Amino acid sequence: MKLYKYLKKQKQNQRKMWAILLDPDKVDLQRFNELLKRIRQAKPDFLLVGGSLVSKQKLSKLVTKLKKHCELPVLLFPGSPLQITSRADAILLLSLISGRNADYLIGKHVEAAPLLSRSGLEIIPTGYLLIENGHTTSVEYISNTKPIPRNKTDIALATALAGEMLGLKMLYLEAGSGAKKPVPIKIIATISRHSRLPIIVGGGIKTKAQMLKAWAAGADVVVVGTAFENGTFS
Ligand code: 1GP
Repeated sequence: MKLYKYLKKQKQNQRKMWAILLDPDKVDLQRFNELLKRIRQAKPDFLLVGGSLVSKQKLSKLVTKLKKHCELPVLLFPGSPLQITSRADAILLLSLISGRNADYLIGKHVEAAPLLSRSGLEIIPTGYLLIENGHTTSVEYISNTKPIPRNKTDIALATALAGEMLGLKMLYLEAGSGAKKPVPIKIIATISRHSRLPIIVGGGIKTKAQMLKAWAAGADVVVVGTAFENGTFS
């Protein structure tokens, strides 16, 4: 079954999911077996691969190894159009709809489109909303966009709804990698009440308790990157 269909079905059945985000820049391929063991122990539903500055070569190597040795679906979570490899199962084609930088709304997508159309990847058009977390994150700096203020739930909701009306298939509520504070529960709950799209929440999730709270508020998928990387997710 295609990944998006699967995600929709899981949402209908209210089966909550989580994903580990692997940044190829921070993965030591010499210790790949150790990583594999940790992934198997953690039992996520799927893997996201990507980062702000990753080179294509590193990305391809990691995805190839994961597809060879691990049964989990691999979704690309690209920081740039260079981060595309047909060895993955699918790609979150992110449009940074919380920002007003045309490059991240459509420009990078135009650059990537010819390659994507030949890639055979399942493409999941995703509205990407960056929510303020108290300090500047890599996404904010690199994309040169302002995040939505934490207390502006109405703006976050209107942005999510606009994305849905434009035909995007999924929403990713992002506090930013290593965020001090994750996306506010109120924002997750409000968007989930009004939107039918599957919702991914990530950034600054360090504990299972935080993951449970995000799920309870309406997140369908919670992403854990830094805490898994550091071996501190508990
Ligand atoms: C970042 O949402 C992801 O894009 C994960 O964030 O590294 O803080 O878990 P963390």
